[in-house]
Amino acid sequence: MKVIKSNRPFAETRLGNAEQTRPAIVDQRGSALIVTLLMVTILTGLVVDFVYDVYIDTSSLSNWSNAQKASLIAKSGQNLSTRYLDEVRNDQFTDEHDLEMPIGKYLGADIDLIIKIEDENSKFNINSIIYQNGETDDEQLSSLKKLFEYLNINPDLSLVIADWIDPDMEPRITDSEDAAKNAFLWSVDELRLIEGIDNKIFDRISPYITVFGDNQININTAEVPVLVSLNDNMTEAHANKIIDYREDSSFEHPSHVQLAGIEYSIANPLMKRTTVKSSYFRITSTSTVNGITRIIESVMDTSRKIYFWREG
Ligand SMILES: [Ca+2]
Repeated sequence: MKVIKSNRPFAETRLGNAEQTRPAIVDQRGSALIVTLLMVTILTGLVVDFVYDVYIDTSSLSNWSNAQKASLIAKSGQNLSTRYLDEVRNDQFTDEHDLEMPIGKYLGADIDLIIKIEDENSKFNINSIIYQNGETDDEQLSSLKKLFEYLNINPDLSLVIADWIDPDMEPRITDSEDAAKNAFLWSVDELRLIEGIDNKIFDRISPYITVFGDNQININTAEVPVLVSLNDNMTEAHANKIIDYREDSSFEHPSHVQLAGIEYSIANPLMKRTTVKSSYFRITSTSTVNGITRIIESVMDTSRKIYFWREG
């Protein structure tokens, strides 16, 4: 009995201890669970961050790689275009205003290359209004004025452009020398810097303007506004006669413009400013690799000399 008696308190004590320790174990287990959950949450966050970073890195790397490929393919496009230049170098005349050069080769899935060739001799060289010595070429300036008149643009803008290019600071009209470059244009885009040439005007004139070339207009490729600008006597009706003639044949000599029905008195003065064969071309090669596009634009002559090069 003593043993029992003496065990009771022990048993009670054990029981009491058990009752006291049970919540402590639950607390510890609860804390451990919370810590574990926290750790899992943190780890999950870290893993998600890592995976996301890896995804971004891989995606950037992939974009970079596609961009590099696209850039190289666009450069190859420029090289390829020299075949056309070589081909037309020995031609008696050229009569394509613009064309898309066939690639003739499968480049692979999700890879695209487009080569566009545009005749710069079909356009008016805006730099030609000023001679190299800084004097004004009145005949060329008068042509530019006529081009603007035909396009319903204030012809005085031709004077502002002349002041922008010529080396002196003497304004032809009010404020026309303000902030002038006083040097030749490197690109048609520079015209946007000139006061009075907004986007609307730029878009209207830019298809007919270049800053490159030998100032010879190809009568096989020039469009009506440029043909009209050739001299004071040229009318829209004359220009349309030239366009009509080109429907069925090409001019093989500048004097052959008379075959289109242009009288000698008008045709003859055109001779010194016109050609039937172009030497300057704008080449745009656009390559797309897996949705990433690179464009290279150049202006070259038929001897492959490069006058302009822009990558984007
Ligand atoms: Ca000036």
